Amino acid sequence: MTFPAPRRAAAVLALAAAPVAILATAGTNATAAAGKTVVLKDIAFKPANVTISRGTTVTWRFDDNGTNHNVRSVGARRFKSSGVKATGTHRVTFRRAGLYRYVCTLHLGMKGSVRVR
Ligand SMILES: [Cu+2]
Repeated sequence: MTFPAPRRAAAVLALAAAPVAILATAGTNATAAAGKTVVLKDIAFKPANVTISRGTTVTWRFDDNGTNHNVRSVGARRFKSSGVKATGTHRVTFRRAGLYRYVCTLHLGMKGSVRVR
């Protein structure tokens, strides 16, 4: 999607107000289109750091050839952590702005963050 320069600000505002509707038209399926996806693979979160707008859903997808991981919220701002698992997904919708940090408690150094604007 491209916009003429003068209309870019308006387009960004529209994206922030209705991320699901906008992304649904561009996404490959409804689930992935709802927000950002972080894949757990090679003992890492990919990408480790994401920035999203308020109201966006982050989906963590466990896809590391049978290796168990979890998503554990840490730090000042918290969100719902996942259980330990090797497959499947964990979804969280972020409604408040801030920096949310998380780790996998099974693997030292496996960490990430979600910045919500
Ligand atoms: Cu892990």
